[in-house]
Amino acid sequence: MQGTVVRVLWLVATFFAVAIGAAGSAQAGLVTIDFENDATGFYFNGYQSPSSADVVFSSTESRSTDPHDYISIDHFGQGSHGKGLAISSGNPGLGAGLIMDFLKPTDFLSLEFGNDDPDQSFTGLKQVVLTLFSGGLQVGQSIVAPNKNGIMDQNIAYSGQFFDRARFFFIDDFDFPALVNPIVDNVAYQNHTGPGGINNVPTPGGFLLFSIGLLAAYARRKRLVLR
Ligand SMILES: [Ca+2]
Ligand SMILES: [Ca+2]
Repeated sequence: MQGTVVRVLWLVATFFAVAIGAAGSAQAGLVTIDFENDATGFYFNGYQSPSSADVVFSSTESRSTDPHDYISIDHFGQGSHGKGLAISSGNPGLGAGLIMDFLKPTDFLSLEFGNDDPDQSFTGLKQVVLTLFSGGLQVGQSIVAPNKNGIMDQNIAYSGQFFDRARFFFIDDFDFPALVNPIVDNVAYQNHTGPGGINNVPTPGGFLLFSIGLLAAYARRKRLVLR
């Protein structure tokens, strides 16, 4: 009888240990979109990479009927790592930014940027700005000073509040969107703290308490049997 109880307890404990381990490994992954599996070409707003169904890419401009004026996937030489994603405004007098909509809870975002060459913009290039929104309200912002060499050798990142939209801009010396097409690559995102986040799975401490509870239940059962 006691042997059966021990066997059942062992099976239950093993099940929980395996389940906790599987949950941790499934949710710990950082997703990176490198655009290497994407088909080169021009796309309208609402582009999704085959590497991820969680992110939707759009230009901040939406007036043109020509896909050349929105999003292009291509090899941009030193401006990207292999294939990257470039944004156009569709209007030679207006700069454009990139909008990324996230379909799952997200609290970390990092991306690399290229084509940061001020000679390509009549009005210079002062800042690279990443702004995060949740439900339409701004929840965070990161700002990086570009090294202005036209080479993809810098990144910008945000970690903190939950967001469902990120907006990425090159800003010129007059605080307007720069007249140079931002290129992004290696867009990486993760959920650290929310439901299903990597820091929100059952902890070893929790599992220890569970195990102690099992042992206590077993001891109580054993006392009852001995009476
Ligand atoms: Ca790439
Ligand atoms: Ca650079």
